[in-house]
Amino acid sequence: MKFVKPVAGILFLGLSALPALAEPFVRGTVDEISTQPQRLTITHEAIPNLGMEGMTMVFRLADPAMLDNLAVGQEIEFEADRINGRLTVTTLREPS
Ligand SMILES: [Cu+2]
Repeated sequence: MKFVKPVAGILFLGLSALPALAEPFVRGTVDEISTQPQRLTITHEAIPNLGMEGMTMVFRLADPAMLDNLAVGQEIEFEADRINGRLTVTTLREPS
């Protein structure tokens, strides 16, 4: 029985990684940049993995460095997820 726990743990990690890989990039526009605390107000298109329609809202940031080289009015593409119950930008890139 001792080996059951590690195997179950690995299985759980494998499954929990799947939704993260499936997150779609979402287009948005930067409306406001806050550095204290670090937040981003984004007008975004629908975010299917969060069940959201397009709207303007405030996000937390997974990495403070995401604010570097970012300007109000800029078009962005990003991934967002709920981290510890808070809506967070997990990946940020320039539109392709
Ligand atoms: Cu939203």
